[in-house]
Amino acid sequence: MTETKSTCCYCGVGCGVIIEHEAGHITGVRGDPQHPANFGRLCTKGATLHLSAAPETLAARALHPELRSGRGEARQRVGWDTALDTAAERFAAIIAEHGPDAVAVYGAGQLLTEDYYVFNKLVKGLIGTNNLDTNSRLCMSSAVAGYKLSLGADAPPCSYADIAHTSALFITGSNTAFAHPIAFRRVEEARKARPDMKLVVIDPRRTDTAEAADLHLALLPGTDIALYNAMLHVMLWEGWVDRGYIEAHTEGFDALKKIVREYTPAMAGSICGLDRKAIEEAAQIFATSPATLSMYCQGLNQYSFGTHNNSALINLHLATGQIGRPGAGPFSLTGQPNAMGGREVGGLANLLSAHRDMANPAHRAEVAALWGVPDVPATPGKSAVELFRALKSGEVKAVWIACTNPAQSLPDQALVHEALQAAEFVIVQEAFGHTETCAYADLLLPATTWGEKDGTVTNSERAISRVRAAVPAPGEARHDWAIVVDFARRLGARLGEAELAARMFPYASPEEIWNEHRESTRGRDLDITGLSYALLETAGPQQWPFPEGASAGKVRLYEDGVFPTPGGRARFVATEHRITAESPSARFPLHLNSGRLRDQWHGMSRTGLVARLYSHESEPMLHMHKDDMARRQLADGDLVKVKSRRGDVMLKVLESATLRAGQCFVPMHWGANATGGLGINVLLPADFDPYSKQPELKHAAVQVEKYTDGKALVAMRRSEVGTDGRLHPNPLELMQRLRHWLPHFPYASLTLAGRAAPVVVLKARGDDLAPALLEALDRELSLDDPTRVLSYQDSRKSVAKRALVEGDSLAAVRLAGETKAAEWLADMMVQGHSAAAVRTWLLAPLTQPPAGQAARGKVICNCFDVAEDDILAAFRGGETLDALQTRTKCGTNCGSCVPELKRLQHGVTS
Ligand SMILES: Nc1nc2c(c(=O)[nH]1)N[C@H]1C(S)=C(S)[C@@H](COP(=O)(O)OP(=O)(O)OC[C@H]3O[C@@H](n4cnc5c(=O)[nH]c(N)nc54)[C@H](O)[C@@H]3O)O[C@H]1N2
Ligand SMILES: Nc1nc2c(c(=O)[nH]1)N[C@H]1C(S)=C(S)[C@@H](COP(=O)(O)OP(=O)(O)OC[C@H]3O[C@@H](n4cnc5c(=O)[nH]c(N)nc54)[C@H](O)[C@@H]3O)O[C@H]1N2
Ligand code: SF4
Ligand SMILES: [Mo]
Repeated sequence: MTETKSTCCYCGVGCGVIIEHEAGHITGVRGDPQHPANFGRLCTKGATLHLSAAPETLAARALHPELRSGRGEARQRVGWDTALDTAAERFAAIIAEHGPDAVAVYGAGQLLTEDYYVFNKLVKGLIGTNNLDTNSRLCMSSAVAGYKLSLGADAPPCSYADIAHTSALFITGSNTAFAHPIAFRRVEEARKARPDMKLVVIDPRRTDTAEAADLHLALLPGTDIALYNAMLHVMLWEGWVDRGYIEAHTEGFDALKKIVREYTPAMAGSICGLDRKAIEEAAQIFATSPATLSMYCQGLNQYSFGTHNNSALINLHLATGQIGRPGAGPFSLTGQPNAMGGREVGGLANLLSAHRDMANPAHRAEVAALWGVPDVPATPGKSAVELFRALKSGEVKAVWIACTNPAQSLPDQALVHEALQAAEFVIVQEAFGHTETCAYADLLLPATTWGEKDGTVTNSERAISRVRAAVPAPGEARHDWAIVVDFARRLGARLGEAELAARMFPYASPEEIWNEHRESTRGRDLDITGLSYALLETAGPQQWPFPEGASAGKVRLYEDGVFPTPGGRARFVATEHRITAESPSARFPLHLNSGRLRDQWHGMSRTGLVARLYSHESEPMLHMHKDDMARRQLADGDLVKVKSRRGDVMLKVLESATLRAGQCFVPMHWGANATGGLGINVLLPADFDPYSKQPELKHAAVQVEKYTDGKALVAMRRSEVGTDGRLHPNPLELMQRLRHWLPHFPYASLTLAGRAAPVVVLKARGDDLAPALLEALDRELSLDDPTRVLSYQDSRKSVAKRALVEGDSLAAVRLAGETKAAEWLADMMVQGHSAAAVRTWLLAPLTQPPAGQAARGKVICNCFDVAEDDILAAFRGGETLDALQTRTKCGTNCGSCVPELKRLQHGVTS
């Protein structure tokens, strides 16, 4: 076995991993004990990375270039030369006819810095348009705009180490326990070490993060500015602001002071739906603690006033001098593994390399000189939402989408699907071939991914880490940067700039690209001229800035109180409460909030391949308050139609004590490929913040109605590990085939269950389960051979059951009409119970599971497979958490479930 050090490809915590591999296959993964982001730990997602690269996952990979010869035709496999020549020809033709602004690239914060750098240079340097935007627009652009507005540069001033130094931690708009689990482990540790440290959580939901807090402010969605202004009001009234700091290091305080005079705790309390006293208490903790740190994420960024959400919070740090000291400062948590690197190379439609400003002619000239081109364009390009609107209108004709899945993740999916349909030429550069966006690709370019790639990423705390390849590329997949470089030379030739393109894109390795990027940072706030691949190799990850001659990076910025603004002073921003793009109305009476689950990553192209990552939450459920459910006569598991002004989606409903009445929540992960319809994001509006252009993904007004039409259907197939060590049938191949069925049903959910022997589960509800449809489905599941299949049919009651027994175990089941026993049967299949145990049930007109038998409920501890029902039973029986952990080991490995274990214990004992 060989080991290769790399970085986790999921969240912005940026944990170091050690990849174990043998004969070109990844066999295991563990945390890198030397990596400063995680010191050896991994969360549920990181710890299962090797499973996402298991042999059967090849079935889900894009392995060869594929080209569609004409509209409506199926794509055919082609060689790389044909693929890239066609791409270059189409781009060149469109540029010649309509100008460079008629083409665009849409990338992602999951590309490596080197990939990002060449995409940016291609678009802004060679093609000559600023139409290069990325999914960071949906993610961090309000944080970027907020930092620049308030502090002068897009630089998070803090480090993870500050968590251990702070005496008051404010977590706002972030479910750190789910979304940045290893950072949350540090919070737990810090509180254990210093029990007097205060944790204040600001979130409309009582998340596991909020459950851990000393003070939870469950504000109404979109009311953060009113809250922070009121906190400042209290600080002024009580004399808690730091006049010395304000005088010496800031400007603009008077204008803000005038505004916050109006924001009394009582007035803000009514906007935010909070008790006046809670606001005062929060203000006191923030202002009077020796060191206050705030960590924040999408609950602030994803609003149509996201930039001011950020600045209103930073105002508090400036007013109290809680910045530039150990344990103090505004710390924006980055979402993706390299959202930071993307920002560093200027990878957005309004940014230029190394934090330069597009509007600044001197900055443009510097970039042009670095790249050896006469100039770079001055007008900002199209931001994400604007780009898709322009594709729909025909203003932009061709788009190259790389490392992101906009047909799942952008708001207003109806618009996105129309835009991709309307586009003249769509290139999709993907590692996995089954995403919603791949369906629209005229040209599909297979990319390498985690475990195969080489380069660098920057995490939330400005630390640059190496990403290393452990295994070779599968099929004909190529590295993202290499595809861009090859394309750029071919495009250059067609634009009559062959020589220029060859000069601009001479790279033979990611290191050469990185060295050029490094040079672009010379003298800038993020100067990394003192770093090299060799140093990262020998000394491990390093934080920026790290200029030539330095011996270490900076742990903390602005310690001297000097800010990168023209006058060196930080700026107070006059922030006012604004209302969300949509307000609830009689027709759409509920607030809809959306966000992350613990074990899934975005559109699930990778986490969705790993059966055990569905065991915490197996399908997208609409989380709702019990009063709102009662009003609609809803019970857990009922099907509802959730409708906004843009479209609707059918989901199961789940009562949740985490929400206040009038609000509901839906996980963001499920797109058209895993549910019926266009997925969750058909509901969300495309309205965006005027400064950051980040869309309001945290809020829509919706109506919820019970849905009882049609007939229920459940189809399941178990895979076994064969003598060759492979799964038979390959569950991921089966999932691919079953995906084609989803559009037949108004409600559908396609998931995996189990662990070593996974079960593919399709649940659906159809208006008409026609015999022909059932027959075809039975063929997919090997339920069509009457000699091997157990079958019960009762047409009067419209109950139909079918099961396949292989050896002694239940290998496949299909229920139509009545499906109440589905969970129980799925459990029987997952546990590998003998088929004899269900034979009587199958062959009788029974619909409910046998008395006393039920499914064991969601799995809380993923590492040791411990389910909720067993945990609750233990607590009810008086077992302590320690005893439970000794007995079952739950929560003792990655720790991701510890917050939930504590909440369950609290629920039973209080
Ligand atoms: N497991 C998992 N982890 C991830 C990801 C993933 O897909 N899965 N994705 C990564 C990425 S790219 C990102 S950007 C991060 C996102 O990380 P987070 O932002 O922490 O995650 P979310 O669940 O999107 O939203 C955070 C919280 O904002 C709250 N919120 C909603 N409205 C408001 C409001 O008006 N005010 C306040 N104060 N809070 C509000 C929501 O209730 C939610 O609990 O996660 C990263 N980590
Ligand atoms: N409702 C709602 N919607 C949201 C959000 C929300 O909170 N609520 N959050 C938003 C946020 S913060 C984000 S960041 C976005 C994320 O949205 P997306 O960017 O669409 O999310 P992913 O599914 O991670 O897409 C990354 C794609 O890149 C592919 N890929 C992986 N590795 C590689 C590689 O090395 N090279 C290439 N070429 N491809 C690769 C993956 O298979 C995957 O399909 O979603 C946004 N959408
Ligand atoms: S916290 Fe989890 S998902 Fe994030 S980098 Fe670490 S292991 Fe990966
Ligand atoms: Mo994100």
